[in-house]
Amino acid sequence: MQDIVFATNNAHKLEEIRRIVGDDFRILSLKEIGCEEDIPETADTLEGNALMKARYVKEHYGYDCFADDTGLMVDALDGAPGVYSARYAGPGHDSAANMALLLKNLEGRADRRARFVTVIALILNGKELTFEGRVEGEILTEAHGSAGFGYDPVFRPLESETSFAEMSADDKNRISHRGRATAKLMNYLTLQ
Ligand code: ITT
Repeated sequence: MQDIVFATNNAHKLEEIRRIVGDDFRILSLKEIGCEEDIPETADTLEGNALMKARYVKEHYGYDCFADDTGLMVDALDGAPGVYSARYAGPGHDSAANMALLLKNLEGRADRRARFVTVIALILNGKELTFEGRVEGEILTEAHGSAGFGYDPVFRPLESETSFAEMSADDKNRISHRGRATAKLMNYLTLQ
């Protein structure tokens, strides 16, 4: 089995990706390679941030790796929170505060169209590649469900009757932004 590092500090992302990848690859966490610091993500695009995280691990720890940057783009908010989804309500990763602000900013709005976009950046054998996955949906008027993480309780994918937070992990992975980007990544990795 081949080892590959997933450059994330988000335990939920790690769990989702491990579940998708199954037994084909062993996914090492940042903790497992001794990286405990917050990796800078100061670019203004998802691709820029994903590449920044992957390059940081390659440069500082020497491992081939991949990183994911994800954003929730809401049409009625001109694409916000977008690349700033993690700190929409201020610094830190407070999902409850982020969701509350999103619902407040959409109060009374009929157009609730939104999409999750994930860009995965891979550094492997001296090459850099990116893979994108997206899912179209809408922002609900209140939180539903408690599975998943982040904005999952307020996002309903078009192809589902329920929010991401009301689905099993497997059902979310089958249609999600991260599931789709990871499928492309796996396709590439298994051809190497
Ligand atoms: P790393 O940078 O360490 O990977 P992060 O949590 O900072 O972890 P992102 O910058 O990619 O990750 O996340 C942007 C925000 O979007 C953050 O608030 C997440 O909670 C949220 N998010 C990411 N993926 C999500 C998903 O599948 N479902 C719901 N919310 C998600």
